[in-house]
Amino acid sequence: MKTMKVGMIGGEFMAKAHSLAMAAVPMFFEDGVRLEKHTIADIDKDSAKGAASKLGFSHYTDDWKTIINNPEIDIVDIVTPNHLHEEMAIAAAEAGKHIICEKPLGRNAEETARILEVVEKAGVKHMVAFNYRKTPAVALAKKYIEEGSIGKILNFRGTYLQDWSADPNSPLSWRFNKEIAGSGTLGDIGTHVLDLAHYLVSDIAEVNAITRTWVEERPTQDAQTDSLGTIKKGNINKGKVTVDDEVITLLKFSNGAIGSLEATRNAWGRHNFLTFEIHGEKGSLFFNYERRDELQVCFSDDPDDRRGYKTVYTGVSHPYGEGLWPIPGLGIGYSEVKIIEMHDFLSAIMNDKECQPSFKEGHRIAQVTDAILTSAENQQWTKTKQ
Ligand code: NAI
Ligand code: SOE
Repeated sequence: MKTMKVGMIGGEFMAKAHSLAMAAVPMFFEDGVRLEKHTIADIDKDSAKGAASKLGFSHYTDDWKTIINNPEIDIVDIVTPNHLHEEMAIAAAEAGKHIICEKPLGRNAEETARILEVVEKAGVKHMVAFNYRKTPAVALAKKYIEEGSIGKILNFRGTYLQDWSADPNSPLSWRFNKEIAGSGTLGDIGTHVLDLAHYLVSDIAEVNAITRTWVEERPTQDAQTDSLGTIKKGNINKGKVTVDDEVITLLKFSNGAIGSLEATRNAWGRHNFLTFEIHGEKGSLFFNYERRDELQVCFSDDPDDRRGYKTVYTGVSHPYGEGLWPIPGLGIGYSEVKIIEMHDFLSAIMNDKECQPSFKEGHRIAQVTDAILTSAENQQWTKTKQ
């Protein structure tokens, strides 16, 4: 059994999800490797110390370069806000570390192109954390498509609807700042759906989009805090929102299929409503992350009087089922999805395979998001640049 040492940069929301996955992955999957949580970096010593103690790292630092410069560290896990990904990923690759980086890979395709060039030159493994494709029901949808069960794909309809910032009094998270986030709802959650579209259907060739910013100012937060909108104790002082709250775009795929994406964080009643429906010549598939154990399938060759959507409940016989729980009804959660993601990352390292999705997909999705923003600005169909 090999041991690999991990340095994590960032100590909050995604740090918790990734640390949990690192601890749990050997309990679910046999990858021939154990991860040692070596060092965690955060913005100051107190935050880093607190994160190390809570998440199980032996060392902490307020200087992320300590991780890069430590030759003992094999893997760098980047879970900081988006504007920091480029510098951190490039430094990690140049130091020969394997990298898992949260999405979006960068704020735009210029950044992601630079990252991709360096990781490819360095020959390290790289994964971008578009985790929703790791949901067993989504992997099952991929299997149906690859087996030809729904035939040629005609249409993909994806949504990602949330309401954590629907209240104008929910605070000004870094996610509302273009300098930090790159874009708003589009980069934050729209990219997850674009990744699913790219994975399940094909590359996206052209887009025609509308974006809107519904809440132009929000209460600022105290230094060092970043609460997502459900906590409403922001200041009276308000700061400007400089990104999109909502995006709607038409999609033309390079294989001839057409489709759409709607993403918003202003949809009261929708919390993590990530859905897709795919229509093919021989059937349809429907998935809703809020019911993530289920994939709905409908086949044209069922008899007329029996045809309709049926629900396949994922379990041991489905993708990743061998490692998960022995009874379907026990359920898949966000943690399981992150455990599967970590398993795929480690398995790619141990078997010297390309990670799926890698920074290549991270870069391609950034090219698509850039095209969506350009299309919204110019109000016209826009090709996604390769
Ligand atoms: P967060 O705001 O909860 O945590 C960010 C952490 O980075 C904080 O601990 C902060 O102090 C730290 N940090 C900031 N600057 C730093 C620096 N210079 N050095 C070291 N640490 C620094 O953010 P969250 O929600 O964890 O997001 C992080 C990334 O994960 C983002 O790219 C976001 O888009 C992505 N994300 C992905 C999710 C998914 O489902 N795949 C879910 C939530 C976030
Ligand atoms: C907030 O919109 C957020 O945490 C995103 O940043 C994640 O990528 C998404 O998975 C859940 O919602």
